[in-house]
Amino acid sequence: MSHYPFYEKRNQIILPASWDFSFNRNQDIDAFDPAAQIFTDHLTLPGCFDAMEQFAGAKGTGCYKSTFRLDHPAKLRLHIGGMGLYCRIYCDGKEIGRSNMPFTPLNFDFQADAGVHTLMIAINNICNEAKAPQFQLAVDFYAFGGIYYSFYLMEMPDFYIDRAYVSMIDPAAGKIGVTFQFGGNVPDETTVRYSFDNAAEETAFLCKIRDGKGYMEATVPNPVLWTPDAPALHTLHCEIEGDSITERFGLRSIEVKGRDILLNGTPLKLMGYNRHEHHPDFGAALPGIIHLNDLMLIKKTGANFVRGSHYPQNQGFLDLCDELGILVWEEGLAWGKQSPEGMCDPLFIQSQLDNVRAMIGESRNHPSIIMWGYLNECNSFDEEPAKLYKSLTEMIHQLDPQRPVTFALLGRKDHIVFEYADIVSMNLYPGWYDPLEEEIRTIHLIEPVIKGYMEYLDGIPAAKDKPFIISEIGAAALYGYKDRFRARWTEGYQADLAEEVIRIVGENDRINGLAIWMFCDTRTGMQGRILHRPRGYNNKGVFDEHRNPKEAAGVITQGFKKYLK
Ligand code: ADA
Repeated sequence: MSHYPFYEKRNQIILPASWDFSFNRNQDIDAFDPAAQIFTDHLTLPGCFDAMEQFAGAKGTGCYKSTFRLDHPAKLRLHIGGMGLYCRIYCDGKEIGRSNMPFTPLNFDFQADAGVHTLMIAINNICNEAKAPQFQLAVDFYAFGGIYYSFYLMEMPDFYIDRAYVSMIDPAAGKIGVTFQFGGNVPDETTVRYSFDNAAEETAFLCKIRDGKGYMEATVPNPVLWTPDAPALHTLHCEIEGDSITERFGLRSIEVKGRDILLNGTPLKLMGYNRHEHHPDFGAALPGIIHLNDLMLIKKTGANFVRGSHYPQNQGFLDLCDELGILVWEEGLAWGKQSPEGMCDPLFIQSQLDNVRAMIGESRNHPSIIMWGYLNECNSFDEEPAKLYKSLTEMIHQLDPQRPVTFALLGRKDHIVFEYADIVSMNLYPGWYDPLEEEIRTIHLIEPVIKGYMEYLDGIPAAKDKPFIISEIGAAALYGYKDRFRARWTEGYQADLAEEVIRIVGENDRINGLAIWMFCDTRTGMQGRILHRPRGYNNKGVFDEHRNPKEAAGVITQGFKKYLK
């Protein structure tokens, strides 16, 4: 799925859809030997080998092989939008790079001579926290092996323009700042010729470059604001000698003022879903049509908000959110790291900083993204782990001062990290995990639990004057399962819970947003979780994994439409 930005002048090396494939069951990524591979299968990329019939559920190292031809020596870049869990890249048997960062945009730069070359991408899907500390066995979504997001191989100019990041100065008037990120042999200055919205006429700007960066201010002709109802988009095309880029952006402001989240100066109420990149046929490598279909369903229920749980999103998906006016919370990959040792592991800390930095670098121009998140349900109650919240918030504010920061806290009342949040978010599960009573339906206990959390926040100086989002709440329902008790696991219980939660959020001005857990059922089931999640799925989807609506979809549609009017 191709996506913005576009580099029109660069020579893109055509790679086949179908690659030779070898599989080394149970093999660790460090033990992988490119010379020992026997290629018995053909698999397509992007794709997850363990979502395929032949390798369903298998753990080990898969190796994809292809050839490409160059008629001159070239500096090349292999860009992988997101993969899992580890990869090693080889050109002609020589390793050119590796990564242990799942769902993270990666660039591998290397030099190749004229001639035919063999490219190998080895991918491993065995969880090993010591090697890839962002992903542990307990994570509540399946660790697929493959390239999840789009990828390409392109020739890099000697001096190139990597990105042109657009920031808002006066969006209604079309006044923007543009930060250029250059690479290669970078001179002290260069002429940038630019135009907006495919206009034929270009403006020349002499750009001073320091540390690879340049900056200009410009005014978009005929500016139209981006709003969820009318998501108008603009493009910026920039040319330098030997390279060009087209970026897409939207003119809109997003800010936190007191307890409000303001979009273009107007307070927002957010109502929507958490969503995993998952489909039973594709694993985590979704084709564009699935992304679009999901967004159409999300919009059909009246939602305006998606939390991209729990990792950087597919750029193609974000392009669609820009076009459809869906507001997005994008977050770094981390899930439930609660042990102080794990949170203080230098490898984990570094991977968090790298992952979030790469996410912002890739996603910054999407107008749909209105907040950055990180560290889902991690340790936020001990002194040492809390330092990572400080580092991440400071880094994000420095990289992108124009978006608020949040993180989804566990439902408990001893957090010490509120000062690092611009928006306070909590994952709460009243009516599901607790309270457990003699009565098997506890819908009537949801409101007191939520109110209890609001009172808790009101008592904390660093939280009480900030916006508050319920970042997860929901109940599991097995598709098609109904009984007269309307108890847990029935479609009816999930629907009743959703109706009550939407009423509480809708009637309460103190709650700025709601992300229902979750959009659709998602495969999980590694380790002990398989015993607690029927079918090996997290069944809290409002739709099942094939996107069939459960009973909740109807009441949610009514509720969202009522309160988002
Ligand atoms: C957590 C977690 C989700 C999911 C959810 C659940 O809040 O953030 O990823 O595991 O619980 O279904 O229990």
